[in-house]
Amino acid sequence: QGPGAMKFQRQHMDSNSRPNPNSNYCDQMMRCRRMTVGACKPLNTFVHEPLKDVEDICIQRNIRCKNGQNNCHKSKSSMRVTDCRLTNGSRYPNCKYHTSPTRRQITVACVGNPYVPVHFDA
Ligand code: T3P
Repeated sequence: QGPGAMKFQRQHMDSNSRPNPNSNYCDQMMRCRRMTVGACKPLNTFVHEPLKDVEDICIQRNIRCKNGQNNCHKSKSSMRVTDCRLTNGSRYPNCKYHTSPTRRQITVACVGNPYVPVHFDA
């Protein structure tokens, strides 16, 4: 497994928990998945679906990513996700997040052979 795929799983996969409205979820997860090292990552989404289902998004047709490359793919079905957004007053190293569980179609960028998700685009 390549470093991009492993980083995607660390930053974006949380298959074993349900969407969690507990406001501590993002504070804990952003720290334990090492996105509060050196700086507070401003926005990050966790996906509560099996890894296979997220990897299968790479089979959907190519669409344009926000950076202009064409290796993005949008999920056919909506997925359970939790968005973690840095609160306004939050100052590193005290990273405080809003936790927003929701369901929506997601877009990922895929790379490599096997062709797997390496970036969460939307
Ligand atoms: P990464 O490329 O490591 O997956 O776009 C900058 C980062 O913000 C990117 O990190 C993904 C993340 N992000 C989310 O996690 N959820 C979102 O809804 C959006 C728009 C961005």
